[in-house]
Amino acid sequence: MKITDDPSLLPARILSGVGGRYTVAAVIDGKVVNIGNLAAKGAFKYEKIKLLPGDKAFLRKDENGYFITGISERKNSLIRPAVSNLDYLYIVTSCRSPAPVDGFADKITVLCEKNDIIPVIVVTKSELDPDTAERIRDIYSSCGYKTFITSSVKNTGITKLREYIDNNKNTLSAFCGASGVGKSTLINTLFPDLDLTCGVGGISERIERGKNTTRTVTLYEINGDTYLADTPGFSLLDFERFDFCNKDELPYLFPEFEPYLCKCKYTKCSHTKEDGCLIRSAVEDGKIKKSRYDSYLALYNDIKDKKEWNTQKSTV
Ligand SMILES: Nc1nc2c(ncn2[C@@H]2O[C@H](COP(=O)(O)OP(=O)(O)OP(=O)(O)O)[C@@H](O)[C@H]2O)c(=O)[nH]1
Ligand SMILES: [Mg+2]
Ligand SMILES: [Zn+2]
Repeated sequence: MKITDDPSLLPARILSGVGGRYTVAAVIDGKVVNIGNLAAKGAFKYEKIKLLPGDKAFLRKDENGYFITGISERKNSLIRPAVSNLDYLYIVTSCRSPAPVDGFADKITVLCEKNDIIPVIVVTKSELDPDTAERIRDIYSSCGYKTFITSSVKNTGITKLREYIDNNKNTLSAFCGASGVGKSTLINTLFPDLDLTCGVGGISERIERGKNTTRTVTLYEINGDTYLADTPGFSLLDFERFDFCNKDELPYLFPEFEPYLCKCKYTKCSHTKEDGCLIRSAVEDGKIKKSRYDSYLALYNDIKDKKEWNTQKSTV
């Protein structure tokens, strides 16, 4: 019998996990309840399966209470942020304090495209630099991505974003981005009842980075089977490994390239330097944003070099 069909097991959703202990949400007597401090059966460790917030788990009860005995097959799972079964990923970028980092959001949109996750761009702290906020919106809306400009301080853009989230019922979403961009503050502004811990006193001046206020991924149930995760901030440095797609696949993970693909002069065009490349012309004509193309080139070179290195290694 498949685990999903075993009526003696209680289905649950993993909300968070720290040190091998998990908090899950389950429906008991028609009510959603959170059950904390659960262990998982040893076989997960043996099989080197790391349980993640977002996992659909199955609980068994013994004399010590509930424990996690299995999980459903995942739709996707990310290392950073460490969440599984994502439908939407809100890429949160502040227009200032901290300033946006070139290429960071683009890496995440590519990650989303590869993993069947819908990326949504959310600009925060817009009252500090409205021009930069508009510039970011212009870039990502031209790629077909939904983009929101918000300020938790001025309470602007909040209603529209809340409407969008409310319309995506029965989904699992996460807010991700650098530390200090205002993810937790924004979730609190959107859903005041949640009362998450946020940073105070702005970014740390010495290293121009946030303070890593949020330490673990936590899913919050916002409406029936709809979940939203707050995640710890991370940086490009944490995100160095980028070998989940190959260089031939990369152009297909930039949706704005789509109208031009397979039409370049050379069938094997890498869109990096060839003559008669329609992607390069589209960048020159302003139809593809230069910053996005620069990210493409950076990722292409990254993947290409890694492949060569891997090949060398395997032939030794
Ligand atoms: N000016 C301004 N500051 C804001 C806004 N939203 C949040 N902040 C401030 O930004 C700082 C960081 O906010 P957090 O919500 O803790 O940021 P975070 O992205 O959750 O950070 P980590 O948990 O470290 O990843 C806090 O000092 C907030 O008060 C905003 O709209 N405008
Ligand atoms: Mg936070
Ligand atoms: Zn080309």
